[in-house]
Amino acid sequence: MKLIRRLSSLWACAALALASPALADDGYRLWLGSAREQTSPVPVELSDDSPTLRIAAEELRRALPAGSRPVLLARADDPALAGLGIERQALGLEGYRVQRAMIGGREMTLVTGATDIAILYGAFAVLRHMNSGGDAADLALISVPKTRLRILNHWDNLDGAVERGYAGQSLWDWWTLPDFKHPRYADYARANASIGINGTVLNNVNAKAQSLTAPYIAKAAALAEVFRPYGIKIYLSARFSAPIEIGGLKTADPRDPAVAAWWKAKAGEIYRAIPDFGGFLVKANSEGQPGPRDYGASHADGANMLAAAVKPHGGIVMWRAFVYADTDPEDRAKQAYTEFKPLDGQFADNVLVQVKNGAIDFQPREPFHPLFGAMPKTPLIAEFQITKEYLGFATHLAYLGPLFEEVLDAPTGVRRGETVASVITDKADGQALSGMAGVANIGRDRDWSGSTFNQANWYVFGRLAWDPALSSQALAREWAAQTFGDDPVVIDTVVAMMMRSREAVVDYTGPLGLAHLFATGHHYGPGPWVSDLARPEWNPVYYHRADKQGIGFDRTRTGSNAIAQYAPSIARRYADPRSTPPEELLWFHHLPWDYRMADGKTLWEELVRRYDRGVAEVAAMREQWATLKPRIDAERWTKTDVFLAVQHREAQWWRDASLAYWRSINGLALPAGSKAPEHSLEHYKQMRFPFAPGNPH
Ligand code: GCW
Repeated sequence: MKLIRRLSSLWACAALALASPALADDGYRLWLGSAREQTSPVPVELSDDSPTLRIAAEELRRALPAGSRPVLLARADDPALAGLGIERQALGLEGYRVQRAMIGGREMTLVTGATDIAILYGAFAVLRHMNSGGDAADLALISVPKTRLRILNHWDNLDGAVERGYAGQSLWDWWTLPDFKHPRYADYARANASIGINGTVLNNVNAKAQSLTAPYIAKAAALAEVFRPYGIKIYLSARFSAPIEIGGLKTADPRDPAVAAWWKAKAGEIYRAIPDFGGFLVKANSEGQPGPRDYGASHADGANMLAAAVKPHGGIVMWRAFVYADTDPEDRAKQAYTEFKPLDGQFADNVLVQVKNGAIDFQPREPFHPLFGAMPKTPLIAEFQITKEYLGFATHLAYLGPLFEEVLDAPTGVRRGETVASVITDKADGQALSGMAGVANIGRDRDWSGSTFNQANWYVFGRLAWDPALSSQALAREWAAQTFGDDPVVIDTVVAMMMRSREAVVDYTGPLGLAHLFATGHHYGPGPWVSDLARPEWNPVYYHRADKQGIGFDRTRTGSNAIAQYAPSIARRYADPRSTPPEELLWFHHLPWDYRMADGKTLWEELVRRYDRGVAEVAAMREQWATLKPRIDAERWTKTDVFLAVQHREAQWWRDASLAYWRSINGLALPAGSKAPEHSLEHYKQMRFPFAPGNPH
């Protein structure tokens, strides 16, 4: 009897292991559900043959439940589709349509679009639909991307280190390329195609000129070959002084004909190896990088010279507006606008100016960059950071969807109804270029992004770049269902955790609009006391300006007047602390510690409340995650559980170190009920992290 019971419980365990999440999942498959073992895969027919269509067919055969209707993959101009009333124009080059259709007397699921890539996007849309609770019987999907360029920026160095990368070494094994094409390259392309990403910049914007030499062009060409069937173009970061470093010229002055000729020849060489090369990304005259300003030429001169080199081949230039100079005493938040706004209208038509979401640098919260809306004659591409340089690296859980959404939805105030999203998406009347760039969080880690939840940031970036009007909450659900399966308890809990997570990081690192309080170099822990760095704007004290009387950066008329860079309606709102949203208060205002918030609390009390709230949110996330233990595979559950414990400890550290420092400045007691920091301020100041990942060296 006992034996029978033992056997049957063993059997029950085995059955559970097969059906339940107890099986290990190392995260490699991302959000792309595991392949079904199909005994009789659904027939998928192709109206033509191409590598891209074959990939699309394979994805569907693997994913569709047995017994589903047969599928036809056909381009929209296929004669077999005549009479179905498909509006080809409306789909553009990349839009897809999925519908039930009678074709040749058979009822089929049709996946169509103008190009093979559009059809591949349609196939992935079917997968997404199926794996996030959709019904196979009821497939009617249509979507057209709102931007042309949906690009990842890899800050990957040629030695394999990734600047601000927290998921291991670079994906690209430059040493074994071009001979060995690691299978992960195709898996990377597949993941990107599944969310609509259509470009990738392979190398760091802090670029080495060697990336443009023949051996590295051959390596890039090998990657381009793998990516091509997935619709992903290759771009390279170009070092502006390359004509000197690898071309033997004496100057890189963009107005020198020999320099222009060198770039033209270089572009020709690249296009011979990579006929569909996308173009260049350039960081010029920023943080020590060379650029046209070194020769008294403007950013437009520099960008246009490069643009002329790639133009005959259909290439583009993405020229970054992330500039600030150590020689410029102006508020750092103002410098990009001051430099670029006057250049509006001077850029060649194949140049986009790439603008970070905020005017400083990828902080957990920043008001939108005032250049959005201010350069109507220039296509702008928004740059977001997917890697969490300032949001706890790979270990802290911070879903960035709400951050991206907050910026994209921000009204610019310049034109009626204009938002950041409408500036960077296709206009009816036409700039040909539009887009979103994201600094990748991808490395050689088995789970690609260093943690399961970081995968969601890659995912939400791609989906929002395709359509910035999508909701970050809906995308969190979509991702959670595809990543963890259809258990509604898991989905609800995970989405609830995700949606509060970014605000928690804001609360414990820099509430009420404080920013850039990070320790030197690695940007991991707190360093609000740092004041010894060479450039004023590298020091946290520059940003918070705390003294005995008050705290915050006055960017109104009495201060740097950065608010004047916004449209009048926005500037008016930011001019008065009463109409400034509390989340951005100290970004724009220097206020006394006893300033009264709307609810009557003092600024100091509110600040402390928010630090405490941030730590409490992390504690709550831990508890929520704990309830999911029986519902999620042990490998992914444990890693997240451990990371949340790290985050909890470090949220407390951020809160304690920050409050210890603020108290050393203002001498105020903590409000009743708020616990004293665990250690002395000196203790926090002494903490060092010499080998923190991602720090440029
Ligand atoms: O966020 C800062 C980073 C630098 C980075 C720079 C940039 C690539 O700390 O590591 O350099 O911005 O965006 O150029």
